[in-house]
Amino acid sequence: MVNISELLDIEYPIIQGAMAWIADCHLAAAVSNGGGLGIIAGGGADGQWLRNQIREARKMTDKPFGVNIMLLSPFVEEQMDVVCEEKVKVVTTGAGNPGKYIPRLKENGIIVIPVVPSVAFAQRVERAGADAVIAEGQEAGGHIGEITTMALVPQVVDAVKIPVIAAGGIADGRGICAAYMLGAKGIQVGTRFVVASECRVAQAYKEAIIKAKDTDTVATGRSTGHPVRVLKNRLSREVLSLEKRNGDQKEIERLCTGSLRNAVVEGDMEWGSLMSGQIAGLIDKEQPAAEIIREMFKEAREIYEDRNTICRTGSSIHGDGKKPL
Ligand code: TUI
Repeated sequence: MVNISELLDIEYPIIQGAMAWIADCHLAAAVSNGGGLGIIAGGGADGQWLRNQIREARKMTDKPFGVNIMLLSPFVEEQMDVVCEEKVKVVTTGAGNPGKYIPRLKENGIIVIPVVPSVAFAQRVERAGADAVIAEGQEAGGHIGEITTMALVPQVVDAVKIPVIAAGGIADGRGICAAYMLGAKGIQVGTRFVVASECRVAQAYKEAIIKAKDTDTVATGRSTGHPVRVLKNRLSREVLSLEKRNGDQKEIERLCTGSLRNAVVEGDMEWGSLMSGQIAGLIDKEQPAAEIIREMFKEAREIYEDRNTICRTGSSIHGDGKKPL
């Protein structure tokens, strides 16, 4: 089985989540310099923006980084041209089927890692030539599938031969250990990196994540077939209420158009779309990306070592003290 750190040439098997408008060259370079794989989110931007971001990131880091292509974007073709021309090391994809693009990405020597919301989809992209998959549970922020991380990851692990990276609901060392217990070979983290010092979102957005409780996110857009997890605010309440009443789709569209930009750039906490995962309740401070990564893996290592100690001293579920796990 391929080792994710070796495949991606990184120190820690952690990929930064691709968050449109949020994950730019500054955040991606900070995560890569911290030993993870930084990702520039193409989002709904055009090819020229993406090319500039890739070139800026290369000035800020000599470590590997990747680009995410969001397949609902009208600029997918342009973005595909750019990642091939710029010979980006890794491409992750989201919100759709990357199958028809995989052969060209592979011809250009690019490592392809699609986000998958189900077993069938994971098998489909494996057949199409993906190098690994990110199995993302519905705890994640932004565009999501239906299945939870806990249920999705082990089922995908059993169904494919390529390595599986777990995503959705992971923000500390316990999350890393849990993902590995489910058979994942790496993790993707989004929400905790939104509050990284190097992440240039409006300060009010970071504060909203830091303040959030476990129950403060909700998935809107289920009626459109494109559910999106966000922090609760006036926008989410209005959209949900319209959806419940089978309200005007045009009105929903009007409310949502530009709402992510309004949250990230303008800091509009009322009518902005504050994409966030359910794990926001666990996140309590802003800190540099490298520190986030070090802290998470230190915690994971301690849990792992502690677990072995418990089993050796006999105070474990085995009881007899003779059978370490
Ligand atoms: O892509 C994401 N998260 C995102 S993209 C985004 S920008 C956006 N804004 C408004 C509406 C839609 C997008 C914000 N957050 N995560 C990866 C992800 N991909 N999660 C779920 C999926 C997914 C869903 C269905 C991947 C493939 C898929 O396939 C359906 C099919 O059969 O084609």
